[in-house]
Amino acid sequence: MKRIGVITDIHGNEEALIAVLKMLDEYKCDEILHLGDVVDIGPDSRRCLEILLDRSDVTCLLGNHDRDFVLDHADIRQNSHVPFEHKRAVFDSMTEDMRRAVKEFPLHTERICGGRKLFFCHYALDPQADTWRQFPFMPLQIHPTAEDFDEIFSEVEADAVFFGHKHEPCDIEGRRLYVDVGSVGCHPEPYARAVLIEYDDAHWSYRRIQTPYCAQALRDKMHVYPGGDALFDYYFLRKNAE
Ligand SMILES: [Mn+2]
Repeated sequence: MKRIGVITDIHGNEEALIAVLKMLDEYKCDEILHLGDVVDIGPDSRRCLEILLDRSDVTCLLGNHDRDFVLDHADIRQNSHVPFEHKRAVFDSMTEDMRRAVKEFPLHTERICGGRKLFFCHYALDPQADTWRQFPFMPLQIHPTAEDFDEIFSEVEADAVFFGHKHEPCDIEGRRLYVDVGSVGCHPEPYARAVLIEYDDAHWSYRRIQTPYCAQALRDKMHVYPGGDALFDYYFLRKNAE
């Protein structure tokens, strides 16, 4: 039996990242996939990037906030409530070596598990877009249905698609299975979340796992960070907003 730990949208939340990696290590995962958005929102983007880049068993995919970092787009407003001052501080805290490393993050990857093809990405990709010139992701579906996902993922040939971006988990059966993994820690509950895929040559399955982390430590750090209180309230406290 092999295991893949899938996480996404860590968004600079070091406490949640350390907790989720400890949990995945206890499950003895063969590899870990991070489906994008290592940076922004939380106070420890640089540390999160260092931790993930340091591990040979982690593959990082590109998220829209990671792309903003590569392009130094601090003032971008698209699909984001993150203020300019925050992004500027985050991007200035990181090195050119980190920017070069993030620029190499792929937009998608796939694995064959139990004879099925599993596809992983930050979100549905716009087939027309050139990653570094145009926004490469399809518009976010706020209340997605199976038909919505069938449409935006229509170019994907796979039995299941795993993605993030919206931060809220969902599992929807359309023409294939759609699994929004849900942000590790950028959500209102003090739990670090992951999806665990288990497979052998003939079968595969997945389940959601979680572990508590110290959200108070996160809140204390956010308080002294540029725009941190507003970001904490919007991204970590809001319930059922939009
Ligand atoms: Mn995103």
